[in-house]
Amino acid sequence: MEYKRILTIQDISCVGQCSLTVALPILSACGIETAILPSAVLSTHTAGFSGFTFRDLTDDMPAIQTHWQKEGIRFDGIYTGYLGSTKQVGYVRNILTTMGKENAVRIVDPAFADNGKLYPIFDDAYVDAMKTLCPAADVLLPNITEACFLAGKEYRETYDENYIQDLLASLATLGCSTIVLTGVSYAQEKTGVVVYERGKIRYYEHRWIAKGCHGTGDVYASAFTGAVLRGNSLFDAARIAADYTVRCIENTQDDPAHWYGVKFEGVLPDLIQML
Ligand code: PXL
Repeated sequence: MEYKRILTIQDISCVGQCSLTVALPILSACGIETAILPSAVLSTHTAGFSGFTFRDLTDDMPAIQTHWQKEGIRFDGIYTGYLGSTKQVGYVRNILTTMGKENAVRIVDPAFADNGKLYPIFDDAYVDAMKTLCPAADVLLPNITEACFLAGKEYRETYDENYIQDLLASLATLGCSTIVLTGVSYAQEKTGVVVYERGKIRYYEHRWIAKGCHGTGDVYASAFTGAVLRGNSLFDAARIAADYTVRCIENTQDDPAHWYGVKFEGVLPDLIQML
């Protein structure tokens, strides 16, 4: 298989098993060379820890990009996650549109909200900026909360297929023709992922585990990205990432002390096997 290099742009949460500390090992396990552009450095993630530090790296980005351009560095894939500021979204849009090789895959995980609410540092201006990233993405990877904020639709805990179809159609008008929508549940004890490709919808349903864990969005997005770069179709990548995420939650659910993330490391061999 061709050796590929991916750039991932997201934060360093020093402790908390999310963002880069999750993406890098998962992408490496997929056999892909990793390059990073850290969006911010935090002492921990922001979901459950209080008093976290936050250093925004927005102003470092243009010089880093300029240096890469001088060196002729380009990427086979670019995957973006949690970003540091509204201004930074503009820099990231430019990186997405200029730093990929021909046929590069660009995957955007909006990573700004969950369970009907924005994460602490984000506001409506950030959501508006994130809308402008959609046309630069080959694949948009939101959860339902993020999809609702981006599409300007009401967030609902219970819904039917019509609601999801309408949500996806609205989201597509922002300029993303392919959307992988996670956490879509039509039946008790089940959840799944909807893959929307140019108006065509496919659904992969899998087991729902009562204990929702923090960091599963990043595990999912990283495994999905790795599987796509290894040449899997979008639907197969969505399925592999879902099955791996379920394995990670199973591996964590009996450990109440591990509330802040998922124990994804010990089940990396399962992901490699699935690939
Ligand atoms: O998992 C998404 C994420 C990434 N980075 C930081 C976060 C969160 C979610 O809360 O706080 C810093």
